[in-house]
Amino acid sequence: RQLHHHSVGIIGAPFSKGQPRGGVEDGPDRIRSAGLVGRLQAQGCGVKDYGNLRFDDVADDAPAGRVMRPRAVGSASRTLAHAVFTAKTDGHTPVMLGGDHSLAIGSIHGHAAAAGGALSVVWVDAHADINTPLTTPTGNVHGQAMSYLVRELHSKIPAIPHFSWIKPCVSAKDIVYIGLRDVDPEEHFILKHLGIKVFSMTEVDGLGIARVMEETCDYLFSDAKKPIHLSYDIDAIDPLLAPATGTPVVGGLTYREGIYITEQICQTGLLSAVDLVEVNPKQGTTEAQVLSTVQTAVDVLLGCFGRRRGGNHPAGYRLPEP
Ligand code: HAR
Ligand code: MN
Ligand code: MN
Ligand code: MN
Repeated sequence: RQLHHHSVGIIGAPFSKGQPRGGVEDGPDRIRSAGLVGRLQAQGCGVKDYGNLRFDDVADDAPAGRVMRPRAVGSASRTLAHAVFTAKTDGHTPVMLGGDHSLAIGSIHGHAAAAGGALSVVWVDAHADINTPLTTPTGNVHGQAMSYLVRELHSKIPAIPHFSWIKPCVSAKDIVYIGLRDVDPEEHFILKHLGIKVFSMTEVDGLGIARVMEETCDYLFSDAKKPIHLSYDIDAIDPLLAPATGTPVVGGLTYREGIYITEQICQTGLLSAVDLVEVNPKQGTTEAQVLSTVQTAVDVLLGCFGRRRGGNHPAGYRLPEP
């Protein structure tokens, strides 16, 4: 099997204020230190590393209703949206290295703006991250990101400082969730009410990951083929393998299931932007735990850009002549 020639635009987003734990801002540098750029190049990808974004400090950032640190979160995602838009416009497939999952607001928004038309979103996560500002049990925006983006929830979103730039840009029918196993009752209501396609861990157990991905692609392609935004929360993977994350949940995807998802999404030829979020080195209790989490994150990204476990070789490779 030959490699595709992807051009990857890496955007580091060292941002943690969509949740309360420090350390997730170190995710981008740890993922780079594990050799991401060199390994993508070794598998035939062009890579442009845009470096890490700098986010404005916000002095007075009182909660807006239940929503915590709204100004910092709103302005960080706005900065990221511009960076993703630029990377797309430059012709790259943006890879946003988080940081926490609130950043998906900016990443998906910027991607949608650059794509012009509709996007599909494949959200791989233990959590649905679709609480509205009025249903959130914690106030943490990483648990609310999707609610700001889904058209059908627009009327349920109150005004929040530094969020007014956000326009819903994804339709409920264009979303697929994979890996869910910690969903709040209000989120479950939203998912059912909007008829959103969900492959929770129950479906992964019942169908197997091959059928889950087959059904995911059938579902997304039953409509016009649209660019895919893959938003991959490392906590989708079982915490035995990926423990260095803020909200680990037992019973997650195996390494093989987690990688299979990326191989199949790559295979569609429609992957158009990726988020890899919630790697938090400070949540690892040993260096081995951190490395296991970071290496899994790198393998997820390699799978997105053509790595096949059965092996690869460059297009046009010729055996050496004796
Ligand atoms: N559902 C809970 C909330 O809304 C917990 C969310 C935890 N979020 C993440 N993101 N780690 O996937 O706060
Ligand atoms: Mn998440
Ligand atoms: Mn999660
Ligand atoms: Mn490909």
